[in-house]
Amino acid sequence: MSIAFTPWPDNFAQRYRERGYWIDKPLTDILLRQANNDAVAMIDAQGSLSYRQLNQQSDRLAGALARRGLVAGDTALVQLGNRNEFYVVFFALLKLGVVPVNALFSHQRNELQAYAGQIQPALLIADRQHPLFANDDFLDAFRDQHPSLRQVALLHEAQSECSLAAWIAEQHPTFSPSPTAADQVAFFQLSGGSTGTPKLIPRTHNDYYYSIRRSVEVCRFDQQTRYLCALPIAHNYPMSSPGGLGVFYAGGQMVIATDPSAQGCFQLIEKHQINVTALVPPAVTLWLQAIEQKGSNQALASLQLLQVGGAKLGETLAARIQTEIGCQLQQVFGMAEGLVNYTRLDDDSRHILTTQGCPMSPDDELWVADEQGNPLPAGHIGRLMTRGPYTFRGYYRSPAHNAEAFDDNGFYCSGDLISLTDDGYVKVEGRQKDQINRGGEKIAAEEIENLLLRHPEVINVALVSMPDELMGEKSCAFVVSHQELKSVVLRRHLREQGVAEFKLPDRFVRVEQLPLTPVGKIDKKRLRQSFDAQSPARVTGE
Ligand code: AMP
Ligand code: DBH
Repeated sequence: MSIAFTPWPDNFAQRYRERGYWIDKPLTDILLRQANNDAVAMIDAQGSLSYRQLNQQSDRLAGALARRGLVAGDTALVQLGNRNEFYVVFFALLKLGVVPVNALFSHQRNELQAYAGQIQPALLIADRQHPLFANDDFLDAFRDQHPSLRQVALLHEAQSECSLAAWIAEQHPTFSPSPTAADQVAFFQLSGGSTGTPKLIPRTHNDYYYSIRRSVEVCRFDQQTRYLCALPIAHNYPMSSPGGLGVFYAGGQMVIATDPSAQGCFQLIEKHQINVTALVPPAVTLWLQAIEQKGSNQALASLQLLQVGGAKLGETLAARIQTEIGCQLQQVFGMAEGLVNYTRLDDDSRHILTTQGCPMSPDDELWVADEQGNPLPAGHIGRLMTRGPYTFRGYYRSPAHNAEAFDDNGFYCSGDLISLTDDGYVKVEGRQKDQINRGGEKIAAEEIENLLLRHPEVINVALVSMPDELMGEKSCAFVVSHQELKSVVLRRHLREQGVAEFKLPDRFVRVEQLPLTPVGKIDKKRLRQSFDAQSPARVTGE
């Protein structure tokens, strides 16, 4: 049985095949191309894996899963952090045709439950070192709530019957891969979201494989590439732009850091002679500070290219990269839904410093819509509308939301406000979706508002972004409550609801009432204006 998704219309599918974008091969091809390669594919804090080993280990795990009754068309919920096993598991599931959701390691109960509720997983793969799995409480409750679950495998598990490491080490007779068809769903990507429930993005082999191959071409990854993965490994950016999968396709090497902090990354860069990495803007600021403190960027001498994306990179910060880090900058504006824009390696510095790049595919269609949905000329700010060979056509099982997120011609409205330059480069100017971008980590306001409303003393609440020098944006919750509520109380309430730490509001402000727009919606614009130093309505409370 295959996973339901919104397909591209036949004439589009035909065009994407004719132009060589869709090659009707499964993502497992990325690894099979390198199956006999003894070069090191991946290095984490525990050790390294050659391509041959990565292929063998994922074969063995796929076999172990098959023997435990997992079959093509099943779904899996996976939560693994920045370590080699992430890709062993990813390829094993692809080989079996089991369709995973790769939750971020920062996700907690609420996020995992929301994903599981949507995909009804037959398999759960997680890590005992994650607080949720430190004992069996959550696991037991999860099993009760999701009767679809048939198998659980855990990293750092002592008992061998559900130890991921033991399953990977199992020897069996030959295993023959059975990936899902190339035009079907390979796995689900996570949306940053703007609604109450986190949304899932079905990605097919054809569309994702194209986005990887084209990214490799644009970013010129090859066998000499030594890429540092410092961002959360399951995120679309370090997975596919060109990310880990791009490294594997090119036959290069990936080194995995546990986080983007300067101290750890600088050491890894020097030790492994890393030549490319991907960061979000706040990490760039921290790296520049670290260089200033050291008085030297010598540790980064091997670095040739620094990709920056996930959130808007300010021009001042952008301008410091070449001189202070001593490498080239590439801006990346992408989304797990598809469309990825890159500044090109041979662009002039004006484009590299002041734009977020241009679409990577000649068949990415992109236009800017005004309030009425009419196209705007270059230089005007409006909503980004896009469709193309690797941009999805619908969120998983979300007909109502899809009706709003897509126009009649299948263009996806990302909720970003952009303008286009005369030569087709994108400048990100703002956002229309109800989301906070906290240094690249996305927070759907409605999700947190709903959780806060579960507190008995909370009458009404609005979560908005506030400017922050390091993070770009942080989150502030304006709360109408029966009585004064301390921030610690509300934070504890949210933690008890099981929500990822980065989604906790950085600040709470108690207000008598929330301002409304003429049509009676909460006026978030006015709330945001209260952070403006010039505004008479400046908030002072904590
Ligand atoms: P997600 O839905 O989590 O995949 O996040 C995608 C969103 O991140 C985009 O729609 C943008 O709002 C934001 N984003 C990604 N890259 C950039 C960038 N380089 N500049 C500004 N915003 C970005
Ligand atoms: O923020 C993102 O989601 C993102 C940023 C850069 C992304 O998905 C990508 C590149 O592929």
